[in-house]
Amino acid sequence: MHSDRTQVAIIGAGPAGLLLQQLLRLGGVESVVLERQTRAHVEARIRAGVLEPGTVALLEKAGVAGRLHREGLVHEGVELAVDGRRFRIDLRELTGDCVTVYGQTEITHDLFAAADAHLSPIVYEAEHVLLHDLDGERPYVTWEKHGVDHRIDCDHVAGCDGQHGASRAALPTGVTHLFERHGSAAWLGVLADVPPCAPELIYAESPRGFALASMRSSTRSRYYLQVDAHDALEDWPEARFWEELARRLGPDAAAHLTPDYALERSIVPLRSHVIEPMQWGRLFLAGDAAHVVPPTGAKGLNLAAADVGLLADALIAWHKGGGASLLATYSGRALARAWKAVRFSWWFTGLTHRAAGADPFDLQLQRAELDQLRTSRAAQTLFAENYVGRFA
Ligand code: RFL
Ligand code: PHB
Repeated sequence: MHSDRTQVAIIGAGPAGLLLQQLLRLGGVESVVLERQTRAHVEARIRAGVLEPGTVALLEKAGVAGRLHREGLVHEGVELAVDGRRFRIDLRELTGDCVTVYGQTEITHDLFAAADAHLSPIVYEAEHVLLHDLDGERPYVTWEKHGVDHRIDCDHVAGCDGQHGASRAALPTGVTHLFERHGSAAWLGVLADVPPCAPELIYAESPRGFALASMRSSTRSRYYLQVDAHDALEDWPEARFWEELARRLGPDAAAHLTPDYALERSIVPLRSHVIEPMQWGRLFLAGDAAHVVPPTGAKGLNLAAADVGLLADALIAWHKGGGASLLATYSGRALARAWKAVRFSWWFTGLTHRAAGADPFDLQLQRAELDQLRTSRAAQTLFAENYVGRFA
């Protein structure tokens, strides 16, 4: 058994874990990240793409925003399409803020570069990670790598290992409550090296279901279609995907679509959960380990970053002798934000998707609400505040 000691053991090298490690380092707190996968696997994952200003500010604070500012696309507005008719919500005018389009893959790459530059310890291929003695003052974590057992003692454990991780599994029954919601649909996502069909994102509601036109750069597009929760990738050959996308986005956007082969295709179910509280003893959950939101509105990664900003400050305060009050209130403060993002994500999903059991009355209500969003400045302001992450 190899043994070691650190101040904070971080489980998971997703954006939450990697960002926490850099923020702790800047605050003078030592940490070790334990990741189940290889580095190449983590770097190859294609996920979120829209950053709130608060997330950008946190990446700046962590010293990893240089490339983001050079290559990220600042979007001052976002479009909605209702049965092919588009209207724009001016985020800048309504809130004074913008969002930045920059892929999660790029953020992960920048965070790994920072970890390399500062020799921040990350263990890859850590199998059978187990968390121990979380309700005492001397927690520790064990794992196995290439057949050798390891142990690290620490003061705190940060559970940043996503929805299927070891941290959630370490919570004894009865100490937390799980809130869950499953949707009846899924998103089929396609990444392709073609120019975006419009300068800003288009969230499209149509009788055939939802579609989203997003992007990663001026030469790389990210498109999504609402599909049945039981659909498989084989049900969606490329020609069918592009044809359906064109129909749902409407003729204006379709005229600028350039179908090409997909670099990546995936299906993500629309579902979410929240764990309350986000703490048990010396274990603090952050990001997808604590809450998963449906992707409409792009809140998942932004919530992970917001958690980590709070948790880093609280851990730094404790380790620098500033007391436990920030740690004690971490869960409540993080959940207050998380629930607002969960609410917005489900509301926006309901507004733009075709629900399986919707009757004609439901559809009229949906149309009325979309029309109000198109015409009411007050409705647009509330939307814009949620979209840029101004939840306070
Ligand atoms: P992550 O990114 O899931 O990272 C967790 C890390 O923990 C590792 N891990 C373990 N390590 C050690 N031991 C174990 N037992 C472990 N179990 C897991 C994993 O390998 C991984 O490296 O969580 P984090 O850091 O909290 O970040 C959250 C975001 O990644 C997430 O909210 C978003 O990506 C969600 N999401 C999307 N959000 C958006 O805002 N827009 C999107 O378009 C979008 N697309 C997506 C998504 C999530 C997806 N998943 C999880 C299936 C598309 C997909 C496919
Ligand atoms: C994306 O570009 O992957 C994306 C953008 C907006 C969303 C969800 C995903 O609401």
